[in-house]
Amino acid sequence: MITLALSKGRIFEETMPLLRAAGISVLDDPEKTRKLILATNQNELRVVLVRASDVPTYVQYGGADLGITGLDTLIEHGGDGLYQPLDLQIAKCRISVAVREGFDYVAAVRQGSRLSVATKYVGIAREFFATKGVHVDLIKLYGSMELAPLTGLSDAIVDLVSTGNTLKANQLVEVEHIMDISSRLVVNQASLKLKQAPLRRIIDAFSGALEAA
Ligand code: PRT
Ligand code: MG
Repeated sequence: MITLALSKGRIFEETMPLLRAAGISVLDDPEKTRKLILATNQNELRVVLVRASDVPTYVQYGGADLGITGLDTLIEHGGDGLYQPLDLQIAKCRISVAVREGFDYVAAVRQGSRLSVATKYVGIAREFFATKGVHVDLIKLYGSMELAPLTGLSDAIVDLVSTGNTLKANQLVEVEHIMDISSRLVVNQASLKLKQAPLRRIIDAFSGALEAA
């Protein structure tokens, strides 16, 4: 049996066309069922539904043989024990620094002020500001980062941006583009040795679906 870890929402939805192109269909709708283990039309393949941020952990420790995770989550996790064969080019966005409209970020950086930065992406933020030579106090949050500058919790946030509508709706502006993000296929390294043939088939199927897209 091969176990594929996916998170509900955009990653699940954007993975479905790739699976379909590979002749794989998931037999339940994750938005309708309470099941966490979903069968597919392939006897050898099942899907497990986990939190987006838990996908790399499931795959690292063999709770799943492979999974699909955003590069943001993968970088924060560190990638230990994970083979990363494919950029699936789905769930694309960017990771950016944003501040409240009217906050002079450029001047704050120029003056060497200490910036407080709220984020779920502490590793990415630390690395980015260290490279830039900006002193920051990082505040770890688990969601709704946009609220932090509005309430005075922080000067800035590091968060994912796609259309930019969420920033706009909260009077925030993007001041730095840190990196582009897309979702990656990750594979447990031990599984790749022990279940080489079926895993190769699935990796090749994803890769074929990508070429056809
Ligand atoms: O459950 P958990 O909290 O662990 O994860 P999650 O809620 O982050 O999961 P999910 O499904 O929302 O995101 C999974 C992955 O999708 C992320 O890790 C990214 O790689 C990718 N992705 C792509 C995005 C977005 N686009 C995105 N726009 N993830 C989140 N957003 C959010 C963003 O955080 C912000 O709040 O959407 C808002 C901005 O969108 P715009 O279009 O208004 O700019
Ligand atoms: Mg989310």
